[in-house]
Amino acid sequence: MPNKLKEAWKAGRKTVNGWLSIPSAFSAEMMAQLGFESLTVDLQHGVQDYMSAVACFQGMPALGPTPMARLPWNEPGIAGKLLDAGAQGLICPMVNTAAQAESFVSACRYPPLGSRSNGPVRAGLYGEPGRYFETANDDVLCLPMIETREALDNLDAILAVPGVDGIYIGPTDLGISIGLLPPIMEREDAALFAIYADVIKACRSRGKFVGLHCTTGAYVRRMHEMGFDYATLGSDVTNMALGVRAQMAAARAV
Ligand code: 3PY
Ligand code: MG
Repeated sequence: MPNKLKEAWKAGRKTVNGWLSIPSAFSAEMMAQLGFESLTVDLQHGVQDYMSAVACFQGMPALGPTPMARLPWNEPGIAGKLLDAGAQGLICPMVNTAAQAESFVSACRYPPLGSRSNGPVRAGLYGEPGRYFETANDDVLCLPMIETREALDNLDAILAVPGVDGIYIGPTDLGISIGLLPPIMEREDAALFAIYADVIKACRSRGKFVGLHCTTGAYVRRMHEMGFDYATLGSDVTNMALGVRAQMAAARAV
């Protein structure tokens, strides 16, 4: 099935990604109604495992947001299982070198482009019956995370790896790596914005997509204006906390 997210980015449309840390099909179903172009099940830091990720995918309507996942680590076994379960894009944490990017891409692409094993047990339910193998190499998004100084130093080599569709910035790990402490998702440092501008330029010049993790709508909007193609609007957990905190403050106000 053509990846609607990839089509949106190609057409120059900015998208907002939702982040699923809660292991619940119902929570995913709820998030799918809220206007996101994609939803990412987070198996790295979210309270998610393979079975809860499958349940979250099942909670997303077929014509709703593009289902994606963040891997717990750069490991081909879980990458293949998540793609087989229906993820149409994978975000891989801590990709610091071209060799690590090659290994990630290889796990996501069928031969001859990679080494993914055939068996799209649930992914095959999407799109035209029987055509998954033909279309998957084009449709699946491979998005390595740039979140260390080493990754920044190797950015051109990582972007040059065939099959890398774009990158995703993890602002807190990146901050830790370059000495911006404590880890804060939405920083205002000029030095960090200069890094973001360089990363956006490098991605543009190679025709790659670029996104980052944010917490609030206002910051997402600014990052879109800065040139990011996609940005994540907090997670189900952070948004629940923000919403309840605001309502609790209103309830307790005297
Ligand atoms: C980071 O901030 O390091 C992230 O990985 C965000 O998801
Ligand atoms: Mg990170």
